[in-house]
Amino acid sequence: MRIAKLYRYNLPMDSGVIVRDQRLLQREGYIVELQQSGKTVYGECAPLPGFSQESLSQVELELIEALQGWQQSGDWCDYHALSPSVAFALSMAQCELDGRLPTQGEYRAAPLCSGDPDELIPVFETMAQEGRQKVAKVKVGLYEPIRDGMLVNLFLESIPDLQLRLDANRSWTLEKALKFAQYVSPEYRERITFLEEPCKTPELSRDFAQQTDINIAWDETVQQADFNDFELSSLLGNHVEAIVIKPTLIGSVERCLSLIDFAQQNGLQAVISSSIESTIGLTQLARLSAWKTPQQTPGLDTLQLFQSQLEITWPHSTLPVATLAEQQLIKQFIG
Ligand code: OSB
Ligand code: MG
Repeated sequence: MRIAKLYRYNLPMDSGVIVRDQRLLQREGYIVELQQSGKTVYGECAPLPGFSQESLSQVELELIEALQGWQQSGDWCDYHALSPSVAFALSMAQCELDGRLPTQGEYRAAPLCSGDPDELIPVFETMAQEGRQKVAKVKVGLYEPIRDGMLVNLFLESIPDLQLRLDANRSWTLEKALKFAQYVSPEYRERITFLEEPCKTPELSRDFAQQTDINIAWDETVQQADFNDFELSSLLGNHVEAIVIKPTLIGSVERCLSLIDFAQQNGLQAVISSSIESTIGLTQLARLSAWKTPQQTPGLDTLQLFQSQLEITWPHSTLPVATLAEQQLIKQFIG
């Protein structure tokens, strides 16, 4: 017997969360619950405002149709025909049903600093005590490039064993990006593991990397790619170090796995990263990372943006846990 349930959740966020110039007061999304052969599994569909193309009402329609079909036949329609966040939710739930996703997760995410860099100091101390590589991700491009450059330089100068990931979210012109680099001493640049999408276009980001010897990573560019061989090969190149994979924005688990394969075959890092999912989706991403990218620290430090977890807990988090039963049950499919 197969049972499918569709929940809509709403979780309060920490008051200061801003994504793409919008304040995100609450995170809204859907959870699919599948029951089959004594197993209960979940998948999360949470399009991210400002990043996902699909709306909540659009994904609700897609989810209802897909769940109805699954309840009747045990099959899904072609994931490619679905919005990325829907394809991610359904394929992840199926992956759990099939017992393919190992329970072991990589919960040690690279700490994300979007405000005061001093917040990172105690985090680095903990990392040092645990004998871990000191790595952090810092958002740049929000203020003057000179300020960003000086800040990054200060970090690298004062913490000699620090590796930094930076993310400019395509905010710089080439001139501004070069201004930034000008303030980062050449001898520190190799400790910038990568800078995500410095410029407005991939071409300009490549020019930046060539001119500065700072490694770059693709994030937005991978989300837009069609994944034919031609487009995939255009992701490669000198100083291109990594691709960031945000499954909610990319699509099905299969699509993510093929991207990871592509990266590994071409000497790129593949970094599994969050699109601000609840702990249901976030823990699955941690497990996906442990399973398929065990060498990489995933970019999953986004639980701190929430005021509560959802149903499944993140190890050592002290946030309260909202249950699925408290969320809105939109529809059940029981045959
Ligand atoms: O800019 O990479 C981003 C989360 C949601 C939307 C956009 C971004 C992010 C993150 C996730 O930065 C955390 C990470 O990648 O470490
Ligand atoms: Mg990014």
